[in-house]
Parts: sequence; structure tokens; C-alpha cells
Amino acid sequence: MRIVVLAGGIGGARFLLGVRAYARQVGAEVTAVVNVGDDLYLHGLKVCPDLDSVMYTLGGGADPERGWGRAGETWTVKSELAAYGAEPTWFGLGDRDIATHLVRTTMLSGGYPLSAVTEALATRWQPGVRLLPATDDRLETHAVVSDPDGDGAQRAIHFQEWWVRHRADIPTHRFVFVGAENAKPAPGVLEAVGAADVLLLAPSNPVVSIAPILAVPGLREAVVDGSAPVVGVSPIIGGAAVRGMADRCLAVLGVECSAAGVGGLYGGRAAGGLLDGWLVAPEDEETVVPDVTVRAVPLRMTDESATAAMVRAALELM
Ligand code: GDP
Ligand code: FO1
Ligand code: CA
Repeated sequence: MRIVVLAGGIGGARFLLGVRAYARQVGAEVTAVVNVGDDLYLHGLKVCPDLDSVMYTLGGGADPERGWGRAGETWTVKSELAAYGAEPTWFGLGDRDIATHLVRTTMLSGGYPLSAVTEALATRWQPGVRLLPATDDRLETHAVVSDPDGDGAQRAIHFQEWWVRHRADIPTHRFVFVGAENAKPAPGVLEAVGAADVLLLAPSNPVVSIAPILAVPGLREAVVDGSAPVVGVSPIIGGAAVRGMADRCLAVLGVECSAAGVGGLYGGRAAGGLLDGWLVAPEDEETVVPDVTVRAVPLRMTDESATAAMVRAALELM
């Protein structure tokens, strides 16, 4: 069996731990197609937060509390940069993490595409899952906000500035995926989607993790037109995001922060959307999404076996 998962960072990474555990039980092969909209160049280094969250988590090197970056991290470079007054000071790279960005940036400068670089980095971490960036091309999520310094003028800022610097707490009008229209799916992505027996949408942020993946021309079509059933897992439990700022992101789109709201945003495949199945938490068991089979199961990814049970339920739904 071939399982393909569309994933963002922390929610995607934790979900993939369960997918990998399930896949080991049944002898399945797993491919993760990961968001690159959060990526940025910082101090000359290419940083890919969602790919790294997934790679470190599956490789056993992630910081368990933060969910991003390395376990046992130190911050000498960050404080040295601050001593120079080097901006941005609101985004910190850890010393261990920087090694990843150095290797990645050197390879990219040498002409390797991000997909090849990701594969090379993964030879160290052995994630047990094939990791593919959604695209090798530039695709950056920006938030269109009311310029705090301007008289109501709108300005687009990089997702990280919106998320980390402003904590998503700034009047926001919409998100744009800069470069998406000219991006191509990374090598292997369309092939993996086309050969999948099942496609899972991780309980990742639908607005800034899953949507930028689907914004790559051809990718959404491959998912929707493919023969594999598509099952999503709700990142919203009892009307709230388990962590992060999905509530703020959904508000920007005018979508209710609920399992029904996100299910409706993805939509039923028969109605031009994505989903055949939608897993919600027991407290959301009344959820109805037109044309979608909804099932309620525990959705808290407390450990690998609880998450593997979620994955089993997703596959049983079909
Ligand atoms: P990010 O890119 O690091 O922000 O991570 P993702 O986009 O992959 O995932 C963020 C989403 O994961 C948030 O909207 C959370 O609500 C969701 N999430 C985190 N932990 C859990 C959990 O245990 N269960 C469920 N169902 N969702 C979770
Ligand atoms: N999040 C923060 O809140 N503050 C940071 O300084 C920060 C640095 C950072 C460095 C590397 C990395 O891979 C992720 C980092 N994050 C940081 C997390 C990141 O901003 C977001 O949580 C994700 O992009 C959302 O998916
Ligand atoms: Ca993300």
C-alpha cells in the first residue's frame, strides 16, 4: 500500500509519526508532500521550517516542547548576531539548526534543487518516510496586512514576520502564495499522488500549511482527479486549534474555527472540493460536511500509538 500525506510543520510531523508507525505494522510505503510557503532566507541561509520540523521529528532530533528546531539547542550565534544588531532579531536560529541551513544553502548554491537537498539531509536523519517539498520553486506565503506605519495602506509581509514578529495579531486581509502560479510540483510529487492508494491531509493548518501545497499548479488537480480516496484529519477540536494560530488564519478567510468550518473549507470531492472522508474528534461528532463521510475518533496526538490509531481510523473510513 502507498500512503501520501500532505503536511505542514508540527501538526504534520506528529501525524507522520503515527503514519510511519501504522505503515510499519502493515508494510506500507509513505510519502510526505511538505509545505514550503514558510521558507525564508535569513542571514544568507535558506531555512525550511516545515521540512525541518518533519525531518527532525521523524529523525528523533526535534525539540519536543517547541516543536520546531533541534533538541539540546544552544543559541550562541543568535546572541552574536544580536550583538552586531543584525536584523531580524525577532527570528532566532539555533546553533545546531544552523548546520542544517549551511548544508542546505551550500547545496542550493551549487545548483541542486530543494528536493535533492532534502533527500541528502534525510540520509542523516533516516525519517523512514519519503520527504518531498511541494515544489522546488519559490513559493512564499505572505500576509496582506494594514501597514502599522501607514494610514490604512495595505502591505504584504512574509508569513514568518506575520507569525513570529506580530504573533498573527495585526489586522490581516488575506494570504498570498507569492510565486505559486509559476511553481511546478517537485520531482516525484505528481507521481506519488498518482500512485497513491490513499491520500491523507494531516491535521495541519489548512490556511498556511495545506493551502500553499495545493496552490502549486497541477497538484490540487492530481489529488482531486486521482483515484485514491482523500481523507482529512481535523486540526480543530471542540472549536479551538490544539496549538498555534489556526483560529487567526481561519478568521482571515471568514471561516468558522470548527471541525465543520475546516471540513467545509476543504469541501467534498463530489462538490468540487477535496475530501471523501473527514475525521473529527468525539466532541465534534455532530459535524456535517456535505458529500463527505465524517467519523469521530480521538484526535489528540499524545503519543505514536494514539496517532497510529487515528491513521488506522482514517484508512478504515474508506
Ligand atoms: P506548523 O506548520 O508548525 O504550524 O504545523 P502544522 O500546520 O503542520 O500543524 C499545526 C496544526 O496542528 C494546528 O492547527 C493544531 O491545531 C494542529 N494540531 C497540533 N496538535 C494536534 C493534535 O494533537 N491533534 C490534532 N487533531 N491537531 C493538532
Ligand atoms: N518560531 C518562533 O516563534 N520564533 C523563532 O525565533 C523561530 C525560529 C525558527 C527557526 C527555524 C525554524 O525551522 C523554525 C523557527 N520557528 C520560530 C518556528 C516557525 O516560525 C513557525 O512555527 C513555522 O514556520 C510555522 O509552521
Ligand atoms: Ca507551517
